Amino acid sequence: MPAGGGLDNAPFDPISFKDFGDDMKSNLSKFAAAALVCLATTAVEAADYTLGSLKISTPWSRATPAAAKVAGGFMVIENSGKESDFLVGGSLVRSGRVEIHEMAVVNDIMKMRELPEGLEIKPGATITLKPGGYHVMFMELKEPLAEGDKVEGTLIFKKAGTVKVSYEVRPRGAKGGGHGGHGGHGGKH
Ligand SMILES: [Cu+2]
Repeated sequence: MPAGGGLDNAPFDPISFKDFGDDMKSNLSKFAAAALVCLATTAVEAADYTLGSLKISTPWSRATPAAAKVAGGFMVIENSGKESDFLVGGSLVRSGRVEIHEMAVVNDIMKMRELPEGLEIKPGATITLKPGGYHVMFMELKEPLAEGDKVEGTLIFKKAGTVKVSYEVRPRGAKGGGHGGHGGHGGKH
């Protein structure tokens, strides 16, 4: 048998392999373009709201499956005042009611519960509501949330009162990060 005779058994046709290589290249540049668009979109979507000495940054939620009856709302709340305030409730146009929840590990199991007094924001504190932690819970969802939607709602604070906000709906599984890009700590909601 001549040396190199094994070429006949090559697992691919060298010509079509070359085509495949070109295809990969064009897919890569499409991917790069898509990544740039994402960066640009993130930069303009940040929304901040001020209510007295409270600043609420970038309220967001996640896309929900069609049958979902609940969803979480996330944001950063900063209190630059001299007294504590409490996030006690809110509303969302697509939701029957809103509760304020926390998630905590109890006996190795991640559980969520309603905060009956609301979520305290102490003077000088910055509280991040994120998947796996504190969150606003949209109950009795009437319509699914789709990625890219902007959903109107309100937040109610014990002392500062009510503020209108708009939640930006991010992809399912988004972990948050807002401006800074510090990711959340996983944990499915
Ligand atoms: Cu919850």
